[in-house]
Amino acid sequence: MANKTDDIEGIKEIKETEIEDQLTNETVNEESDDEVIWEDATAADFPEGHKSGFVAVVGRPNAGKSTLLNALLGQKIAIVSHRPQTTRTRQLGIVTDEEKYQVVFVDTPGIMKKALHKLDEFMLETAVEALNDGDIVLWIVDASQPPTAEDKIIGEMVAKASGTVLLVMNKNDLVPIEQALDRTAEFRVLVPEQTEWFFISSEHKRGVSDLFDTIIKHLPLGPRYYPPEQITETFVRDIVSEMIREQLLLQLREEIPHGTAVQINDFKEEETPLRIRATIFVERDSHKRIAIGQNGRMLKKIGTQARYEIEKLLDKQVFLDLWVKVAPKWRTKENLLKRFGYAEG
Ligand SMILES: Nc1nc2c(ncn2[C@@H]2O[C@H](COP(=O)(O)OP(=O)(O)OP(=O)(O)O)[C@@H](O)[C@H]2O)c(=O)[nH]1
Ligand SMILES: [Mg+2]
Repeated sequence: MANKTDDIEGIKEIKETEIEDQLTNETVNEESDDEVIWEDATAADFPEGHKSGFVAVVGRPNAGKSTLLNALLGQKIAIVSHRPQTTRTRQLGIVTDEEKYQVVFVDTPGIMKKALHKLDEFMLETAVEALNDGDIVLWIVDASQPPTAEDKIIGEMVAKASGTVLLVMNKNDLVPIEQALDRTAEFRVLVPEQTEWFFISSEHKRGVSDLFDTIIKHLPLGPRYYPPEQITETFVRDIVSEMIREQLLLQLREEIPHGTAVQINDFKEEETPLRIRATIFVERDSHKRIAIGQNGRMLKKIGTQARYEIEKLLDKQVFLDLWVKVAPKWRTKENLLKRFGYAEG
């Protein structure tokens, strides 16, 4: 592997023999060593009147929470896809004004009605915990459709939160102007009358800066929790792993993407290009064949797109080496969930 620098221009060519090898190799790789890229949070001195707080971004799957987080941050750190349940873990987005405030947005997995397996349970717990801990709760709804039964349940959860609730009706670009009044009214009955509400488009960044100003207005007085230059708590290699998973969500069909997990095996930051080796786990052998595709075409496409996104994020040339392995029913297994980062502690 070490001398394959001539493959930098494109994703590594996948040779027939390697594909064969991947098709027969069912073992689950044990190696993983987390690297600390950003320093730990530290409290710092702060000017008088300084504000800070945690802002939970919650709502049903696919409402646009991660799109909004990226828009508020002005940078893509959270993955986004048209599939529900894209986000699996809590992800912070930190915005700091050195004199005035530090706001810590907490993107969460979509709140679903029913947990089907341990992964769902973890996701649901993660969202509910953030909701209960937020100084401010941004309840994001998809305004392109009328409220659903799930929205009503989430409304009841949000009503019990101790933080200030702001109702964010997203995807307003998909609501015809003549429907806008009725649609906002349909959602507004789900929250107390005095609740501030917004009718925005995260994708088109419409209404996002007004929302941001209101968040700052409601932020309590408090210290800076993170160094001012820090924008998230997630390690770079974990964002990279998410960017690979994003391509699985975008490129693979039906139930396959939901059964995938990505593990980074090698992340050689000091090298140029940055060398990354990652394993994609799927639940069945048939899924593995699809993920690799004929002559490795699908895996190559996934790799090329992921590499493009990673290079954009890191502003650096990347060499990405992807492997596919089967980990049957991993979403129900505590040890594998832990290994893929979907468990507490
Ligand atoms: N038209 C339109 N689409 C949007 C908007 N915001 C988000 N989307 C799309 O909605 C889909 C879901 O967006 P995400 O940001 O992944 O939604 P999420 O709430 O984080 O979803 P989960 O992580 O699954 O809970 C994606 O296809 C986005 O491009 C918007 O303002 N307008
Ligand atoms: Mg999301």
